Amino acid sequence: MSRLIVSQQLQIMGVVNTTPDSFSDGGRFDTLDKALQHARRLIADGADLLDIGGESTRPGSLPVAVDEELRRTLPLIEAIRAESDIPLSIDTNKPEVMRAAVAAGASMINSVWALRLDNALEVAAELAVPVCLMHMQGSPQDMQQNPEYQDVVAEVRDFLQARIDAALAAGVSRENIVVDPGFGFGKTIEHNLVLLKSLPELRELGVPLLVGLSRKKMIGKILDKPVDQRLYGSLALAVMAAMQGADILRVHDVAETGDAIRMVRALGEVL
Ligand code: 7PJ
Repeated sequence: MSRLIVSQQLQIMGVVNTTPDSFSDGGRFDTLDKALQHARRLIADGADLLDIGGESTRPGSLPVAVDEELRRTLPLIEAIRAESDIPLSIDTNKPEVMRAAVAAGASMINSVWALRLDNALEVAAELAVPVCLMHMQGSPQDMQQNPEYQDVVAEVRDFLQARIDAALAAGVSRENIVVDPGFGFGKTIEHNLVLLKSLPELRELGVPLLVGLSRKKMIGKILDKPVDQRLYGSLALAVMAAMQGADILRVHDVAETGDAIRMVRALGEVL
């Protein structure tokens, strides 16, 4: 592994999902209440920011209509805003959702499509908030069918550079751009591991790096463990990402990751 790089601004982004099936029919208030309680817990556990998502992007998942995505996310953003100043990121690809979420108090856009949907770049530029541009090969429906690269690091880096250029051309300011290699989004286990090892190369893009590895399938496959038993595997990867220069870690287990990251930070300070 290459030399240790610990970002001065290393931050923990806690994931708040509003997408479970319980959203259908009468479960809506119940689920909003649960999501709010979960957000409170992540804030108490020390999250630096929260990522609010209303559309699943898991392999095989299908798109959600704008109305449904708004119904899932807006009340939650408003409810968190009413009691906390924690920065909120909206995990969406739809310009309408970006606009409404920012009006309701979100201050970052997390786009797994790297703002490739119609009008997304323009709206992100107009909203003038930080945007995360993520790499994905294919679409959530088909991305894990047969991911292939000649050189995964070069291809991800070139894609992210092209999206940075497109964002700048649309009027997004450089200080508002964050990039993400998109672990698990059209990648085999080996692609993911090579990318993790090569994070320092992606840092050369000159913008902050966001990394999401928490509870992902690669951990499940390597350890042969279901999603509720991937905490230790997730912590190992979070530590590695932190030691390779990640700036923002997108995680489900905020308190536990916080402890692990404080140890890495302490190490970073003596170098
Ligand atoms: C990511 C994400 C990620 C960014 C998801 C999951 C799947 N956004 N949204 N990066 N993953 N930026 O959490 O397992 O890795 S959803």
